[in-house]
Amino acid sequence: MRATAIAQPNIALIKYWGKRNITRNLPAVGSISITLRDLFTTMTVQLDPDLAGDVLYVNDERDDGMLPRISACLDEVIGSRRMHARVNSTCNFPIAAGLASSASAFAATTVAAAGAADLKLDTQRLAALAGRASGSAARSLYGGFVELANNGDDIEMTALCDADSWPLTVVVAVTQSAPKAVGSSEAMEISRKTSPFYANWVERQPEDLSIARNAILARDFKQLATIAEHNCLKMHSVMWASRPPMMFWNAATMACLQKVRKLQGEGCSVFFTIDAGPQVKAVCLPEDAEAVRVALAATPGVTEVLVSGLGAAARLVDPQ
Ligand code: 2P0
Repeated sequence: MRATAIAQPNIALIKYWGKRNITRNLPAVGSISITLRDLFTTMTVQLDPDLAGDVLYVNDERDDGMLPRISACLDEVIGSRRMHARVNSTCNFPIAAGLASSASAFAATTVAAAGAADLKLDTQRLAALAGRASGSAARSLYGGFVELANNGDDIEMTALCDADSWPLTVVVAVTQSAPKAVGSSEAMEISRKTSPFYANWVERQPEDLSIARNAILARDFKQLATIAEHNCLKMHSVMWASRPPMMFWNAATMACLQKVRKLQGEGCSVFFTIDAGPQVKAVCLPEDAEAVRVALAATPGVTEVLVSGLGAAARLVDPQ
């Protein structure tokens, strides 16, 4: 009746932006991501017949704001006629600031909930359940390079390459650690309803997925770099052209992009990607990671730099 799971966030190289079914939280487009190793969320779910309601603690503080989504996730995994749960979460990086904390949180919740209820579910099933809570969470059920594809009625996951087979490094430049003003779900809907670029974004995604998939399978860094930057800038163009426009970047975000361009000019194997937040993720070959870290840390407006290798799938860990 108690289980603890650990999950790492993932960073999309080909982005998920837009939903085809809001009720079931199904994405409008496929996506490809890398799962990180050194940022993590640990989640303990304890089912308790004496509790009058679910309770959630995040980093030892009660969090009633996030609780409804966690409760809904527990309902999806265990069923709504379940015991109430005490859920304890710890996270070693900023929450809700565009660092994919919801991906690791809901992946860990899904795995811990299944463990606490003693349900034996395969990884595809766990990913589908995590994806209902947060689309990107499905990808953290797998390690390394992961593709999420739409099939007719649900999502379908493929592990493209494990973390050890192509050990890239991700340098995250944090430019602001406060939670973002607009959540991803709401922002995606604004884009779907108002952006003149949205239809083209959805239509062209299979092409970007195919180029990125081939680059990963061939370990072709340059090809992956080109398509990932292009896909990221397209997603932000969709947001900028939405009404109201959504701009998650700040001056330091732009300064980091320029720094990455400079590093590329100097021969570094590095590319950038940016999610629904102002942080910049620089993906690089391990031998260039220190130069990238030093350059981004020295960029005005960067408050913190996190460095991570690629990591493994969400999993149960020994009870604490
Ligand atoms: C991604 N993002 O592929 C994209 C890129 C943000 C920008 O997945 O509404 O928190 O909970 O399914 O998973 C963030 O969206 O959205 C996200 P919901 P989620 O990583």
